[in-house]
This record gives sequence, structure tokens and C-alpha cells, in this order.
Amino acid sequence: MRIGFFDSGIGGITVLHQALKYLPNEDYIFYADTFHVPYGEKSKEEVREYIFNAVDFIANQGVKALVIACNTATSIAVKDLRKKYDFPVLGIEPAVKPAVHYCEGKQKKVLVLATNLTLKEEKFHNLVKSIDHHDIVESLPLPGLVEFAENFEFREEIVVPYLREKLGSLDLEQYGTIVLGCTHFPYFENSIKKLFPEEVDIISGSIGTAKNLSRILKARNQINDGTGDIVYFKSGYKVEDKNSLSNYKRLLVMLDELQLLSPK
Ligand code: DGN
Repeated sequence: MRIGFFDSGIGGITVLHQALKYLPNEDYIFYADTFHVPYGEKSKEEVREYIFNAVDFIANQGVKALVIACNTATSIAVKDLRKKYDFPVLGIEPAVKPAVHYCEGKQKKVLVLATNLTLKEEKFHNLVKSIDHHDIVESLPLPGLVEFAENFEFREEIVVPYLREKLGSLDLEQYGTIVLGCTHFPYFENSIKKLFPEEVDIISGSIGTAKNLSRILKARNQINDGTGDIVYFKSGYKVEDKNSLSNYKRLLVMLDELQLLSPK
């Protein structure tokens, strides 16, 4: 059986990319809710409806596990999804814990970049409250990066000026770790790096999610029954046109070239 991956758009491919490294002998479904992206600026109620429709569709295809490869969707729906389905449902959340541990002793701060919805949600506030005892975690929404990614706009000369405008009022020297709390953001690792001091660490939760998936499948004895085949869906429609399929391949190749996403 396949493993399902779900995101509002192409961000989830950054998590799928990690899964392919840890679990190459699996087959996958990648579902992007392209008709409704971006989720991060919509109301919680609207987004919940999109998520449940999408996951019902994925469940009907038959999956042995599902990864909600979207921080926004995880923060508003993962608990209820787990109640509804009998296969394991994994989520992804901003990697605040390792960032705080790393920065605490170094007198540095942590900057979490994510969508508005993720940063507004109780899940994120509770996470920070439980870990950030010295008030070193700050956050910033960057909705423009989701838009860039969905338009396949990755050129640094376009992205860096946007980042400069958004980050301009912050003292960038004070941060030790940048947490990419949206799965669309790892595509922009090189542009983000350009703005911060060289020693800044940029991390995302995707490696943790991929490792977790591997652990769960092993524990259930459901591992290694595929060949790395991926079937793509956009909001309920199977993607079959060559152009879109080659764009997805291009994204996987692009991610191969980024350091952040290679397993450590
Ligand atoms: N990729 C999603 C996330 O990780 O939060 C959300 C992007 C969006 O729909 N705004």
C-alpha cells in the first residue's frame, strides 16, 4: 500500500523528499490542494473543510499511513484526523525544541518563519510556552514565499528583496537558529541564508517527520513494499500532464542540491 502525503500545495514535496531518502522502497501518493492554496491566510473553519475533503479522498485511494506535510494543516486538524482514520496520521510542526536548546547557551535568539495561521494557533503558542523559558523565540509570517513557490518563482533576485523588506526591521545578528515552520520555505534556503550571518543554523521539521514515519512503519511491520513510485494529485484530480510531472521532478532535484534537506 502507498503512503499518503498531503499539503495545500507544493510545500509538502520538501517533506516527501526526505521520506524518499529514509524510505526509498515505498510507493507514495502526493496530494496538493492546489485549488485552495494558500491555507495560511484563510479562516480556520474554511481550511478545516478543505483538509477533511482532501484526506477523505486520499483515504479512499487506500494508504497505510498519511503525512500531513503542512504545518498549517497539522496545527488545526491533526488531532481530529487521528480520531477519524484508522491508519497512522503524522504531522509536522516548527522545530522549536532543537532550536531553543541550541541557542539557549549561546545567548542567541530563535526566529520562527511560518504562515499567519500556524503562528496564531494555540498549538504553536503551547509549544513555545513549554520550551521557551528565557523568552528567546520570535516569529514572523512570510506569506509571500508560499506565493513565490506556487508560481515556481525561486530566483534570488526576486526573493531576496522580498525577504529584506520583511526582515528589515529586525536585528538579524541576534539569531542563532532560523526555524522554517512552513513546508514551502526550504526551497528558499539559499535566499534566506543571504540575509543572516554565516554561522546561523537553518532548520526544518521535515527530517524529524521522515524519521518518525520510518519508525512507525517498522513498528507496524509495514515497511519496504514499494519501489519509490509517486502518484500526484491536485485537489482530487490525478496529475498526468507531462509539464506538471516534470515540474515535480524538478523540485525534487532542486531539493537534492540544498544542504538543509540532506539527512544528518
Ligand atoms: N505548506 C504549508 C505549511 O507548512 O504551513 C502552508 C502553506 C499555505 O498554504 N499557506
